[in-house]
Amino acid sequence: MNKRVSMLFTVAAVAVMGATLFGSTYTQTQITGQSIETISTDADMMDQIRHMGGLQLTMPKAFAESDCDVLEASGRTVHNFDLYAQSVELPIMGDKTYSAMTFNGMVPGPTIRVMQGDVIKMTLVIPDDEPLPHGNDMHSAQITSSVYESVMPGETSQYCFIAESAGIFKYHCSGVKLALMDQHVLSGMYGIAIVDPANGYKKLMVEKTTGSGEVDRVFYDADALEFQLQYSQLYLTDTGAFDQSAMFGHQNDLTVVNGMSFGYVPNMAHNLLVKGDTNKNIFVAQPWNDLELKQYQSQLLFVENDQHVRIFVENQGNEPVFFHIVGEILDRVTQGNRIQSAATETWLLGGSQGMIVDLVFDEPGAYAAVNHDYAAIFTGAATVFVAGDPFNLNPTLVDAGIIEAPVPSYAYVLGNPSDAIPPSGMNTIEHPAKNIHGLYTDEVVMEMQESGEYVALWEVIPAVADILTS
Ligand SMILES: [Cu+2]
Repeated sequence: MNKRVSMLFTVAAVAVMGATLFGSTYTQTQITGQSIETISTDADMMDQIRHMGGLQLTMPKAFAESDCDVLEASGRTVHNFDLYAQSVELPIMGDKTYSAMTFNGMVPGPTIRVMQGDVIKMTLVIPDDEPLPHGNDMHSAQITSSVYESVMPGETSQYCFIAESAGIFKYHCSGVKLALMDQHVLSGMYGIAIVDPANGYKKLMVEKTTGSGEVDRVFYDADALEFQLQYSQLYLTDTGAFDQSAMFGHQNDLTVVNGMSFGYVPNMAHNLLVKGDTNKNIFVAQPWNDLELKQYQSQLLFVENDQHVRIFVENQGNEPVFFHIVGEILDRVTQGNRIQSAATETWLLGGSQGMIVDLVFDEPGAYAAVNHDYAAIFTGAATVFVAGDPFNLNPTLVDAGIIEAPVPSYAYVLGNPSDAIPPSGMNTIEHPAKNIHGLYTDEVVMEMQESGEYVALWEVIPAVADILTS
């Protein structure tokens, strides 16, 4: 069977299965009746499924309660999770844009964080002026999937559920009656829910050897400095539209972390601090290096040495993620609330799979968290952490009056990027400062600036440059 026919067979089989499982109004005859000869491309066939109206979800109600009135009266803590859909042009590398689809004007969508056993009340609004229907499938829920049904422009959907299982879980647009789901998700409609374990996180144990060759166990408190990294890909035409044929062929253009390729590499401030010149690049590729880029200017992630760091990692995409940190070992990998590995070099995440990585950066230095698939590294999946003061900047910063005393990480000077920081939980060490960075619309940035919680580095960098060069 050649690839094309095999692909058609698979999709037809899925469609038939969908019809059987979901009680679709489209019968097997109708679906297999789509003549193979008339279908020239995979994308054409998806188009036909779309024109049939997609696959209708009419599953029976499951046993788990999804009625908000019942769950709100249950005495459990209820968290509102309010989403709206917005299709908008957002930047990609090379001064171009793409047709993004977002939750709340940002890619990824907002992170919700709750305690195991809490209720999440999800409300999805599709504004009148949004051209397409959307839905929201939350992997942290265990309820009937009929609540993920697509919602028309001008309409709202709402469901509630108990977050029973601890861990990190994807949420994503469920498309338009399942059809177009690939386009909507891979264009940006995804995010995560973090469900903290009811008894809190565990202490982190790291093995060290003594000089005499004995193994010593070092325990770090459960509290950690936390980050979130979400991996995906962009499949685009020359004009920045979604390219479904490229998706079928697994031929992505860019690999993105929290929506951007190479979004966490050095910028003008780092060039200035290390090289004394905003325009002398300290990293081989600095594609987002310009003050005019504002929220899109790349940022680094700063941590202290000997500090417990926790990273929530989710593979939102269509390709595997071989998560590795160059120069470090993943001291602990947790999935759900079960430890999967200790002291491992790399951990594999399949599509729609998440994990919690706990580690300590032992020595001052720069460390790149990568998807150790070379195609992914070279198309954007390189995220640089800087631990401690590897460039010995403390004396300069103190002399210039930028800081009063030496600091354990550059986060005290520049902050950490807002899109890499999840909401705080029960075992969170607060970041010393947060800067505005992310695949956000300007409206989102305006609200962040008004909140007074964040540093706008594009305003701070020129001031720092003045101080350091005067
Ligand atoms: Cu959508």
